[in-house]
Amino acid sequence: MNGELVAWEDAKVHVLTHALHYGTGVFEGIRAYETPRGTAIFRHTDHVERLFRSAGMYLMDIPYTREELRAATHETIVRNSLRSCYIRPLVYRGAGPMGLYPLDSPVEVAIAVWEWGAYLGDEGKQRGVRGKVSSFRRISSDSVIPAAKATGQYVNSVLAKIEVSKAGYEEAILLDDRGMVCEGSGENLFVVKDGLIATPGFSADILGGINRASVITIARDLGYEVVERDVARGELYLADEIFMTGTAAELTPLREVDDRPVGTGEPGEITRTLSGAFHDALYGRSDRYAEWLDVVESPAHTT
Ligand code: PPE
Repeated sequence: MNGELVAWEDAKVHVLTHALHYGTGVFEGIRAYETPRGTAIFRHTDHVERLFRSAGMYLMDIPYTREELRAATHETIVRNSLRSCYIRPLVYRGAGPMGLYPLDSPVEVAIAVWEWGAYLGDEGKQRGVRGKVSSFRRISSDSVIPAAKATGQYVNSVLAKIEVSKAGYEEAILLDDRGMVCEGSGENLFVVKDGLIATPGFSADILGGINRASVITIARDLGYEVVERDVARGELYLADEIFMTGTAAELTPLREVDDRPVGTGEPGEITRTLSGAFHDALYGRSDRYAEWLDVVESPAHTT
């Protein structure tokens, strides 16, 4: 926290932290995996870059360099003796003057790491999860900045998640303000129909997922055609396969949407192929994508 290693139980903030009241924070979700080269952070540079961009969109000056945040993340992982983990950098407006004008409140930085298993359950990752279109629409660029990963914006995902969870589903699918498919509460979404892969583009107010970009690259490298375009809700019911991508969720298939089975009701061939190649990249089993890994130099790994 702010340049110091702080024990878990002491990692506290003041109750008048600006971000706690007004959602004036930006964050990242990153994962590190145990790979043959040691613990490695997947696309670390891209996540740090997105953090700086999110901060910039909210006019927050991060008081550290990209390299300092990278080194602090490595140190936090090593000091916690974690071989794999989830990483949560958080940049937030701390305690300062109350009221909505944020620019006189300090910009604080914390990086937390912890072990986090399959986000939507091990079974969900294998067999697919049941999704439901939420009645809450995805926040639009009329009101906020969907491309920024800002804490306050996540009440939108929280509302959608509560709604579909209470209805008995595992994940929410949010439509954008035009009624086109946007993304999950914390994942981007892909549909496969007749061998073609489509995913909503930036005009649908998506968060530009780093795993979305990785899966697009992998799919194209494998010879699949991937189109970024508007996806209508009805296409979810016609799709042969649907899957979602995100740091927490990694690649998770959908086996049902709105009580309708997706394709055969089991993860399809393209989903399984992409999932295999994507997990090979995450776990450092793929030479082709080796440059996506930021290896954490740790005494435990270098001996
Ligand atoms: N859309 C949203 C709204 C989102 O929160 C995420 C990540 C994505 C898409 C996928 O982005 P990327 O991780 O770069 O591929 N969601 C993070 C937060 C999850 C949470 O519950 O917290 C994540 O997956 O870490």
